[in-house]
Amino acid sequence: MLKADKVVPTTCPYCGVGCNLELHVRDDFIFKVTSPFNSVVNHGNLCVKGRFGYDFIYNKDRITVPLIRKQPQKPGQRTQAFDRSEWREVSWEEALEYTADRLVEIYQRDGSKAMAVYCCAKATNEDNYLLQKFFRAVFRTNNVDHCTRLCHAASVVALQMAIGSAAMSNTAAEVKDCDVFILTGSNPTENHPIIALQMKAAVEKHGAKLIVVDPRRIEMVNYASLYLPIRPGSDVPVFSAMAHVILKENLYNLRFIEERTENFEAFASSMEKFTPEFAEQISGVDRQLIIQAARMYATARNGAIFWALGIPESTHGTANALSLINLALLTGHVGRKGTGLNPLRGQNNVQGASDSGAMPWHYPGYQAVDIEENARRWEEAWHIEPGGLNRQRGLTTTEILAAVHPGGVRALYIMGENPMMSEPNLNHTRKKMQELEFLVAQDLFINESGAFADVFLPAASWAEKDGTFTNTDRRVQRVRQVIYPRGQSRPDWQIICDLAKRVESRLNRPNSAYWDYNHPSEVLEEMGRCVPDYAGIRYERIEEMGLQTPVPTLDHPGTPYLYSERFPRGRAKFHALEYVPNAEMPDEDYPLVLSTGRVLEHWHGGTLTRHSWMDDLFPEALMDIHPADAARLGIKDGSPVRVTSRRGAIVLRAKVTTKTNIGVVFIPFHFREAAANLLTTDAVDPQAKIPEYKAAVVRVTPASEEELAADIDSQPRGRY
Ligand SMILES: Nc1nc2c(c(=O)[nH]1)N[C@H]1C(S)=C(S)[C@@H](COP(=O)(O)OP(=O)(O)OC[C@H]3O[C@@H](n4cnc5c(=O)[nH]c(N)nc54)[C@H](O)[C@@H]3O)O[C@H]1N2
Ligand SMILES: Nc1nc2c(c(=O)[nH]1)N[C@H]1C(S)=C(S)[C@@H](COP(=O)(O)OP(=O)(O)OC[C@H]3O[C@@H](n4cnc5c(=O)[nH]c(N)nc54)[C@H](O)[C@@H]3O)O[C@H]1N2
Ligand code: SF4
Ligand SMILES: [Mo]
Repeated sequence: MLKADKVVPTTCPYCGVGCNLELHVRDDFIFKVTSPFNSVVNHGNLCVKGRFGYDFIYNKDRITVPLIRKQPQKPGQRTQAFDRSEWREVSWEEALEYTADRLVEIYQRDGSKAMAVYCCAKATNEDNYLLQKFFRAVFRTNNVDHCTRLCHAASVVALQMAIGSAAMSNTAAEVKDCDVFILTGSNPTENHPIIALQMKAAVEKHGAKLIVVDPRRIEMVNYASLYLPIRPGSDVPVFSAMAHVILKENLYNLRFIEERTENFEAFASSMEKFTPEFAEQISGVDRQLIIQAARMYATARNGAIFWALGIPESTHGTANALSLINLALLTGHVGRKGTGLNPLRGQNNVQGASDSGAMPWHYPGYQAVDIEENARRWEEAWHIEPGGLNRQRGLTTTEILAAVHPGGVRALYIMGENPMMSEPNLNHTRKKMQELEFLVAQDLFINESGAFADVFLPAASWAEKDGTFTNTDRRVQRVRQVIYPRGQSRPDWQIICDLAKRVESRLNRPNSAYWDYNHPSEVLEEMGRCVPDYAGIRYERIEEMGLQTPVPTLDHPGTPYLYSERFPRGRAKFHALEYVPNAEMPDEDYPLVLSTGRVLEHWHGGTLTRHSWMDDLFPEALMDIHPADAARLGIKDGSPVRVTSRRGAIVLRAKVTTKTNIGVVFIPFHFREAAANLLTTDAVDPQAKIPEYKAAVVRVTPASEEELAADIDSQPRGRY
């Protein structure tokens, strides 16, 4: 057995569960990952990615030297460059001087509306706080967003409308204290595996009853007391019909409604039309199941709702999330241990990036940019003249790309995101990437988006820097430098500070907003001075175990569950709802609904997992299709199929399985050679601006092996 020089505790870089890891290091090389049995989040359990998926750090395709494109790129003619020969290795000095020159040139010519930035839910709180500070304080723009927009944006908007907050109300592990919990639009065995373990234990060891509402027969259905196999996009009718039953059968919590909520009458009358019969017609779910689910949830002592992307990633995602919030308010299943409204957040630090202000409508701490008092607070913190900060809401990720044209956004800075795999309707996204005047990529790899860049800034990975991540249940945990940054790569926070200083000196405001930090702990302290929820967090306090926000003071123990006394907006608000169909509904030409998402071994567009051992575990794109649909279309298990939507077509192999229900096919959006987002629609929810990733309509036809091979070659590919 290899003996470690040191064993360093840190936090998993993959999903929002935020498992505690121990990295075993010998000669500056990580050779093993374990987890302590007393770890607060995961009790020694890890999924395959946490335990084995870290080797991307050492992948030979990783970029560890700053690069500038050899051929200057022109708007409209920008090309993708994966190949080493198309880039020039440069010093940090040259890369940052060049980047500062180009950004300042565009800013001075076109002003703040020409500047935009994508922050990174994989990077630390400190990295994200500084990047949004750079664009807000220096370029005076709120065009700051990140992948939360493509993720839980509608859950966040709905929670803010109804409650005034935007996070999971309870701790995931409290699921064992539930009598009944609803799991909808969430496939935790693949996407939040350690929370799935806790859910299984809740059912098997603690006697909780589980209600699954999902258009796919996910593994958790095996643990469910009730399974409601809904048609994609029919959540509002189903959950509102549950409310209808609860109202009609007097199963609601009148005391809670009177003491803690408002707008009940308008809501209750809007529920009248949502009869179980109506919901059955729209959703395909037997009305008796809906009635049973309503009674089971309403009569629980402790009921909770867990949800993920099947709810928000919809053109009516905000309404979907409101239909869940209405149910919790109606029954009073919120504000106590073992209850709650729990959107399972996705990326390791999407909660933290949002808290740190990586969003276009809010400063850090969800302080609206268009409220004068907030702007003043940050002007003072960042030493900016009164009135200096931009008071206008910025553009969201999808709006930023749509605004790329002369007179609109000209320069885009991407820290650790990959819109060329993750945005919907990629043919449209590609055109917009080509139209940019200047693109910076700050990443570990040249991904499909970075390949369009003018300059590449090599970032250190999570194992090569210090910082904090905030997990899905609001726990702020330490990320520790375990090995030296590979090659010349540098931690994101250092790159940003170095660049911001160069830009400020060109604008004759040398170091005015302050960029001279010695350590990320100073950055978190700066943020905490203006963000009350983080005011009590110091690195010393989270050495052993993370703290759950809000942590308002230095002696505050953290907050496992929220709203015990009051809601942030005072009374929680019920919302009246209407049924709105998906942007696209099946028809003769496109008879099937395409649902997209993830599998256990993959991470999103594959930049990390395809540069890891994980790639060997699930190496080829597959489309799940129900045996009945497959038989009707003459498709055999493993045979190639062409999938066509109104926006594009891809060829991949079919997997015939009852995991998906009749009428629904499922494709992970992981493979560039069969990129599901060539098919998806860029129609968005009007309030949250989140795209409808879970319901594009498609036609599936048999294809040949030759077509499969040809299609693979026609996609942008290649690794650096
Ligand atoms: N292995 C792995 N884990 C991950 C990720 C990853 O890439 N790989 N990504 C992380 C991220 S960023 C996120 S946001 C989370 C996402 O976590 P999930 O949301 O669990 O992930 P998806 O695979 O998108 O699954 C969405 C679920 O919604 C269901 N669904 C689809 N349409 C509807 C509908 O109309 N109504 C309802 N009620 N349900 C519907 C799908 O069948 C599926 O079960 O996962 C995180 N964890
Ligand atoms: N069809 C379809 N599309 C979807 C979804 C869906 O369900 N269906 N889900 C959406 C959702 S929920 C999400 S969250 C998005 C995710 O979309 P993205 O955020 O675009 O995807 P990732 O692959 O997670 O990108 C992370 C990038 O960060 C880099 N990186 C990792 N660590 C660091 C670091 O410390 N510093 C820096 N600078 N870079 C780093 C990685 O190399 C990688 O390039 O996809 C969305 N797209
Ligand atoms: S469940 Fe999530 S946080 Fe835990 S090991 Fe797996 S990917 Fe990492
Ligand atoms: Mo996500």
